[in-house]
Amino acid sequence: MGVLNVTPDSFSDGGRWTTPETAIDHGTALVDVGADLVDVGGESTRPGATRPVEGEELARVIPVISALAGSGVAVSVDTMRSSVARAAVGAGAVVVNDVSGGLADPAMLDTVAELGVGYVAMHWRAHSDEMQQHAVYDGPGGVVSVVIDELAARRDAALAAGILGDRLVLDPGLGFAKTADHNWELVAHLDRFEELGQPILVGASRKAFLGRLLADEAGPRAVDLREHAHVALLTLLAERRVWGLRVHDVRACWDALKVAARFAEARRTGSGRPDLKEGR
Ligand code: PMM
Repeated sequence: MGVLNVTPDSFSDGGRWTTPETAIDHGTALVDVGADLVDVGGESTRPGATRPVEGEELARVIPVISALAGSGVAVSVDTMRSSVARAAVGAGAVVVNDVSGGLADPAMLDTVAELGVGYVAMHWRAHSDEMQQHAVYDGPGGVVSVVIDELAARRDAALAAGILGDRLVLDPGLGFAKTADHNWELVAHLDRFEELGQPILVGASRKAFLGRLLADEAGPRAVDLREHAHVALLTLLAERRVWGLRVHDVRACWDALKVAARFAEARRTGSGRPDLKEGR
């Protein structure tokens, strides 16, 4: 899933694709280097961000979705609003990516069920202006178990609303109401999310926990200089069974996954040891 934020203020690529033309070109470029899905978002979810009004969000995303979907690109819409989800599907989007997992808008799950499209439900606790106050995971088993339990509740609500199981993807929500340590624990135990019985999407690309890891005296590593660390992380995660990765640099990520797959194959098929009988 290639990221296409048509916002002035997203932390990762805000302000770069704010005209429909630049956004459409970038969406097409993501597909050219291997994105299966382009995720178009009109609301920044960076910590502290304030929400755009609905009309503003619609004006940002709909022209871009229409143009990309019209040229055959599979598009997801990154929105927490059912009205935007409905308009986006009308414009050709095939997946609704809701970072709130249906919690921000009580009409979202019914709307997605009625539209019959794919749905990504991410783990979320509060809107961006206050989410970091909610980064507390005191339950037994710590952050991994608590996030799994809360995601299970979103899965059950989505299925109860009529979203089909084979259209429902779950996401641990890295960086959303999580400290850097929480994010590291979640990625280190990603295999546990298989117990939810649904496909999993992960978005680690350029996030603050990578910036903090790479910090120096000047502060956290700048957003656009976190890609190597992200590729390293993906390489470590390559054997996890995930449905999708939400990424900015699609080519770099595919390259890493191809290396990891070829490396795993060579380990499986090669002997790896000198043949002791040889030369006897
Ligand atoms: N992260 C962001 C926005 N949307 N959607 C899903 N499903 N998962 C994520 O981790 C996620 C998301 C924020 O990051 P960005 O500024 O790079 O878009």
